[in-house]
Amino acid sequence: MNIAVVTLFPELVVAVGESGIPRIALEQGALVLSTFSPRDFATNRHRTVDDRPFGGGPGMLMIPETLSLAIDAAKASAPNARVVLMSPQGGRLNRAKVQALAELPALILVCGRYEGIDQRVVDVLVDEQLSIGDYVLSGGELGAMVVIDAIARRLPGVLGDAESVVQDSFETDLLDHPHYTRPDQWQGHEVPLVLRSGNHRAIDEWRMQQRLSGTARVRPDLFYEHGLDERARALLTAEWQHAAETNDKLGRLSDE
Ligand code: 9D3
Repeated sequence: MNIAVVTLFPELVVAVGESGIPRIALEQGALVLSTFSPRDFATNRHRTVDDRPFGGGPGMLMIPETLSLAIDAAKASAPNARVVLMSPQGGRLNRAKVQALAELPALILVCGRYEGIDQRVVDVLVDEQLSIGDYVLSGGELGAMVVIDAIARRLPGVLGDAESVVQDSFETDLLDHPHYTRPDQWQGHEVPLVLRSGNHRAIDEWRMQQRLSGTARVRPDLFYEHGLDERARALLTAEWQHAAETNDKLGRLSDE
């Protein structure tokens, strides 16, 4: 996949390709990353890329000419690319959107700075706006880096089979279970016995219980979306029985 990023801070965006899965994707050639800076298309003495907003108000906007020239250059390098503007006005990024983007042959990510960009550039050149969440960032670069990292993990051949993202939704729409490594005692805290039991059925059940109860506690939105199949129902019932028994024991202890 070819990703071109339009940004005033190319060194920020290039950094996402210097480690982890994105770096592997670049080395394999599964991902090609390039940057285009509006600054390189500025012609006046100060290389100006911003100007004051019509109608007044705080801050500056990216001017249409240098921004559009950078987008045009990105388009020339990737003729059929989808143009996505990173913006707080966009729809929120999620797994489905990452997957849809990862299936495209080419993508242009446009990063705004200052208070934003001239709306005519949005109207004429942008296919879609994308936000990474409801908080204010200083510009689109961190958003673009999030998108690139998330896409790289989904490109065919980048992750091994074991880590492969081709899992059913039951595997992916719950939170993960806790993980432990050696030593089995650390600062007085033990690794749960079941994980050292060698009983793989019991381990699978414990992990799924942890995922279900953890998701229910921390992300009720995901939990209700997920729904409960028969196995989940049985595991949760078993856990609640266990919790009730523990409660009873504690109750008896405190009665004594
Ligand atoms: C505080 C300024 N805001 C109200 C006047 C407008 C504003 C302009 C520019 C807010 C943020 C930004 C820069 N942000 C992005 O370019 C951005 C972003 C974000 O801020 N949050 C979540 N996702 C994204 S993607 C791009």
